[in-house]
Amino acid sequence: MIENKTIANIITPPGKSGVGIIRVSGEQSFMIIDQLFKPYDQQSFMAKESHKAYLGKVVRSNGSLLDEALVLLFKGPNSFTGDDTVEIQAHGNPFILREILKEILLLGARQSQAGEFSRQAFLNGKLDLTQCEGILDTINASNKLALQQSLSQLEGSLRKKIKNISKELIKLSAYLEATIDFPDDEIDSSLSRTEIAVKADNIRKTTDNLLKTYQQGKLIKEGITTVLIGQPNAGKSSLLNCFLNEDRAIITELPGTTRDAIEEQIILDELTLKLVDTAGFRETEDKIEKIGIAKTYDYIQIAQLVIFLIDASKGLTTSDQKMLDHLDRLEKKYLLVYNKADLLSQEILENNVDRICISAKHSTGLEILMSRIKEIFLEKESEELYLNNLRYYESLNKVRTSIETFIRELSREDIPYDLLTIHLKEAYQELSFITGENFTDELLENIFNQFCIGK
Ligand SMILES: Nc1nc2c(ncn2[C@@H]2O[C@H](COP(=O)(O)OP(=O)(O)O)[C@@H](O)[C@H]2O)c(=O)[nH]1
Ligand SMILES: [Mg+2]
Repeated sequence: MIENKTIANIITPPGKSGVGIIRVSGEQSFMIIDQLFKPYDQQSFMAKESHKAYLGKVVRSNGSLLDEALVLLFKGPNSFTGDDTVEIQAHGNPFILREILKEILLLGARQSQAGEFSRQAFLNGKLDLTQCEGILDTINASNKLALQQSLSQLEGSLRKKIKNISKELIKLSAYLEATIDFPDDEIDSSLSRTEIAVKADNIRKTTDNLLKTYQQGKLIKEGITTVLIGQPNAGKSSLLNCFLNEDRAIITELPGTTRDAIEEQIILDELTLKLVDTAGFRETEDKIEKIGIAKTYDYIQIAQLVIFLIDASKGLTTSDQKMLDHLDRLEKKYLLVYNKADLLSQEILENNVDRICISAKHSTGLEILMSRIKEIFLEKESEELYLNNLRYYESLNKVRTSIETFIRELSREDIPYDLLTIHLKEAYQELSFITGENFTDELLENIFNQFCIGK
């Protein structure tokens, strides 16, 4: 469907900035740049050295000046895409960048689609699919752990892991085939059914261990939906503002100020919270507040963590107790947090050291709250690798099912080896979709459509 192989686009975000970058990649990129760009050293682009930067003028086809720019040159295959590539660093003015792009398109390039540079890198064998997805995650990473994970995936950690499982599957198939081909030979490579089952079970365990990292991987990557609840005036909106360090939600001494839910992202170094301030809960006749309270219950349903604020000067009420029962019934993870600690006497505070006591108004006690959140969600021994993508999870689940079927049928002496190898092939095939050794156009569309236009 895509004929013109030379693609180009503005790869920096829209808006004014110091520098804006245009990337051109493909067979004709040097030829195009030779016509558009007049380097001060006056040397033709074709003769220039790769991986160097050249300063010069960008000119229109009629010779008029467009900008002064720095051009970086990458000769294929030693470029991001694997094809000849040029990057023009012009002034970060959207008008200039669009004008330069227009000229490039007139000279024969085609405007790239979302993720097309990365897709080209994949098709040229520079990166496998898990590494491409690692790039996407790196661009989107919002906390330390997410970044660590995405960079390790970009370096190929998941690819290696998947490749190792594939290798084990091939070895296993080879044992079976050796036995099929030389059934009467006493060759060393032929193993008993039990011995094969042990090997298959090891592969199943490796797959299972990877699958187990998915929940945590998703939390690290996507953040923890954290819902603030409590009676009106407990200080929920104050706490949200305190976390954000700005006056995001309206705070008043009037109960029922917050009616709609407010969502904000908070980064706690290694974790991201998707914090939702709600109307809280109480009996009310106010029509709008009622809707807000109904929403609180909806948010509790989807919460991965509930921060339940209590006004410490009032203590736990019967309606708070009912809410606690509700959370227990739902088996929600929650933290009971006593706010307005500034109103309590030193003596009361000292008698309640096991409680999380904070003052949202005076920003005290927040560190304790944050460390309690980390205790809940950060694993003591972190894995080297977490699955963080539904695509991997679903594929590996299929792999596990195939291996389990294999093991089950292996125990039946009446099923011949050549019928059993089918399950190993299925598993192998599924793994090759993860890395992209095997792919469909639809799979590539789904993956690269999530990328931004410049990547
Ligand atoms: N003394 C004291 N007052 C607070 C504290 N946190 C919130 N408040 C006050 O409690 C009232 C209600 O706060 P708000 O954040 O709107 O509560 P919400 O209804 O739970 O969202 C406001 O007057 C706040 O200034 C605190 O830590 N100490
Ligand atoms: Mg509020």
